[in-house]
Amino acid sequence: MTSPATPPSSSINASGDDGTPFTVLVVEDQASVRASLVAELRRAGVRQVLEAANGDTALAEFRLHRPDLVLLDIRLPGQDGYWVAQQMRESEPGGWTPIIFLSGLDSDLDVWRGIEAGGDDYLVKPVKPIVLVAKLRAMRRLLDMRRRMVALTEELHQANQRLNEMVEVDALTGLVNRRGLDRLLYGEILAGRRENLPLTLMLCDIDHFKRYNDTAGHVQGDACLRHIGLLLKEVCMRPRDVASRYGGEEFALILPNTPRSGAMTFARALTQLLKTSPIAHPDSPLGSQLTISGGITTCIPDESTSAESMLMRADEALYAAKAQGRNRFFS
Ligand code: GH3
Ligand code: MG
Ligand code: MG
Ligand code: MG
Ligand code: MG
Repeated sequence: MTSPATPPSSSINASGDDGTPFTVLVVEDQASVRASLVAELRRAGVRQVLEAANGDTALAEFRLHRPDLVLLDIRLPGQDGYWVAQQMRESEPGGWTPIIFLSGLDSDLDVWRGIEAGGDDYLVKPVKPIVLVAKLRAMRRLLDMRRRMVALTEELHQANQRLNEMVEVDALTGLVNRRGLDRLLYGEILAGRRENLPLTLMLCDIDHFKRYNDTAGHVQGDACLRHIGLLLKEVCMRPRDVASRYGGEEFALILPNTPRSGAMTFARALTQLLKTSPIAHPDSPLGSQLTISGGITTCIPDESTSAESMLMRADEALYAAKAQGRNRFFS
């Protein structure tokens, strides 16, 4: 068996992972006892020691300096240590500062009350320096572990948020995907109802895209979809406008606070943009350039309005635009 390690003179890590000094608050009303505790802590390598001789000062120091650990006497002038511990716990919701009671009271019930009041450990005075340092080391270890856990939880939370965002992004175009569209459309229907404002949903579908793929190849087809995605982003100028990739070569646009006339202006702008930034489609029966067709639905949402009903109406309009010869928008 190996013998326990002999405590070195500087036994407590003087600073945390982030380099900040480990700070201990000593709450003790007897000046001589307090002085010897402070001296022992300094010998053990604690550079920052705060002192308090009563409960009120202890709480004020605790709130102001946020020490890493508290050594807490019980019998104090005014409020006792149990009360101080309770106040400290209440003033750090979600946080945790180790509290070690250090008292002359040595009954089992005192220990019980100390732990119930929020203490993490209970030592009876006088305490040997080696025991005090050992207990501080144990708490320090728990504190470091907890801090790592808190940091990890925060990282996890952020990763989760990024993941949640990714779940609603189309990998090819970077636009919102169908899942995101469904959620956002639902939200805008509710907002439209509240605000009593017209909401437009527009479905755009590339004309003869199968032919495009067949002649230009899938890689070029993908590039074309990305390009269309960029154009759509460009025409969506208002902060609440949403361009999404609804499926294959279909795109859905949510245009809040947009009446039918506004939607038609938007469609013309989109068609114009496609003309000024032409994409060659040599195999299109409609000419040598890529064109799109669109179905538009506009309404002031009420109780009967749903994402499904709006999508259905936009799809019907799109179908009509296709049937009437493509390269046009119907509403
Ligand atoms: P229409 O004018 O009636 O819309 O004809 P279309 O050929 O565009 O429509 P159809 O639904 O027959 O074909 C859609 C094509 O879109 C089929 C598929 O090859 C292509 N497509 C769908 N998703 C992707 C994709 O992610 N990448 C590429 N390159 N092509 C895609
Ligand atoms: Mg006392
Ligand atoms: Mg089709
Ligand atoms: Mg198509
Ligand atoms: Mg299609």
